Amino acid sequence: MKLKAGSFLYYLYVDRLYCLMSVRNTNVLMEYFKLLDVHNKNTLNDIQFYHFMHHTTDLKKKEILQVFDMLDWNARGEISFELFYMLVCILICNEQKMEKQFIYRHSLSVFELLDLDGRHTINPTEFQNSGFLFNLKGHALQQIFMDFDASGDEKLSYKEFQMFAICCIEKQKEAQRMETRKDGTEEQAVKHSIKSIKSIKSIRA
Ligand SMILES: [Ca+2]
Ligand SMILES: [Ca+2]
Repeated sequence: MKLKAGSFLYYLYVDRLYCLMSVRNTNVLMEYFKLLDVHNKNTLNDIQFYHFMHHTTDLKKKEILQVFDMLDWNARGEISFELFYMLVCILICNEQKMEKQFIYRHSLSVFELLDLDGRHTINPTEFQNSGFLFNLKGHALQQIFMDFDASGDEKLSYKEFQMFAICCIEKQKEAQRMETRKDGTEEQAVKHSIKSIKSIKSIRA
């Protein structure tokens, strides 16, 4: 799930630790929500939600309706600002490659979101069908499921899911360390090139 270019959500930020918006950004989002909520019900129905998601993300119609059902877990046909806020935080985290940090910080909310039938476990179909929310796809998803289903009952309990969340954050930290190392190597390479150019110039002089 990615943001479309030019979306207003590009101007919002989440903090890197808790993956939540500042009060100022939340107020801006609240004003935006009110604009979408043309019936002044403090909620969005499926049509309003569809148009928002279609305008803002790369999701297909089927996926958008699926996200609506995930958020509208009690089948009221509408979603509140709190859930809208959570979805926008996920979208921004995806954009900033912080989706794993979000899963770790909000593991219970994510678990409840993915547990579509509300039976307090996540089965392979639920996991497979909702992975796109966090850009988890295909074979990797299947492997994750098998790795963390410690009890082998083909369901992830919340405890098993928490282990997955912890592993997510470790992987993210490792990726960040690699990125920093890469930046450091590139910086060294640039410094080395500048040094070489300077020495060539001094030889020529
Ligand atoms: Ca379930
Ligand atoms: Ca299990």
